[in-house]
Amino acid sequence: MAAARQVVGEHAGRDGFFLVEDLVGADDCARYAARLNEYASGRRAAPDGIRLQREPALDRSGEVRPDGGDIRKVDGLFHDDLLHGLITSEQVQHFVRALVGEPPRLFRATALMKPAAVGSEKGQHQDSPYWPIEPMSLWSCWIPFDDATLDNGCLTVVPGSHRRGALPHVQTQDDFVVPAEHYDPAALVPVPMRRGSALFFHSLLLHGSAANTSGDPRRAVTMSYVGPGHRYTGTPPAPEYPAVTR
Ligand SMILES: O=C(O)CCC(=O)C(=O)O
Repeated sequence: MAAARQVVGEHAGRDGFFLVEDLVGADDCARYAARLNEYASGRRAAPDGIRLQREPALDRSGEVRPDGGDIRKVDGLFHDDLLHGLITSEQVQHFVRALVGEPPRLFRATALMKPAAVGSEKGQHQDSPYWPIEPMSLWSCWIPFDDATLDNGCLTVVPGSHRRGALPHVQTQDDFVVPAEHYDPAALVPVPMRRGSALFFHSLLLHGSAANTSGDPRRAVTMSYVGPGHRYTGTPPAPEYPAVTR
């Protein structure tokens, strides 16, 4: 825990994010990506709690791509036995405990599939304004299972933007974004990452990702956690956020 506390102390408060390289091994990345493909393609029946979302533009046009190449999200990964292991793993929880306190609980675990050629942009946004949780200080751990590059839609972040509080968001056709007049586009920093590396980020960090213009998918999982100091502010009843301590 000492190392986590040091990283968190040095970078988390100032930047609102930090990178941990090679947190997950290549073999595990391949196994997780294969499991996501099984759901996206329909080769594996999704257990209760797992939901698929198609790329919105393809959904409107009615176009279906083979082998799950039109799936944007696989949500509810706590209910998958394999991904459950990653969500609750000590290598992730080691940092999460230092960020949100103990015991941490899972708010969401979702795969962003960014399929080849059609994976859509995710505009610049903060997560907390979407979420019925106070205070707005959750932390997420984002791990790509393919190398995340400028061509396939790696994350972009605005360092330190979490310190500005909640920014105005507007609804676009498929997205909920912060209009560019509320930040300096020159401050956007792309974060290319090797598969298996992890970006931990604050829920008020301004972040997004470009469309995937490459010929390969960019599959990633995002796992967001609350701590004992967070409370649900949405319509009752409050959901039970699952414990992640083993
Ligand atoms: O994976 C992406 O492209 C976007 C991820 C994101 O916005 C998130 O994890 O909150």
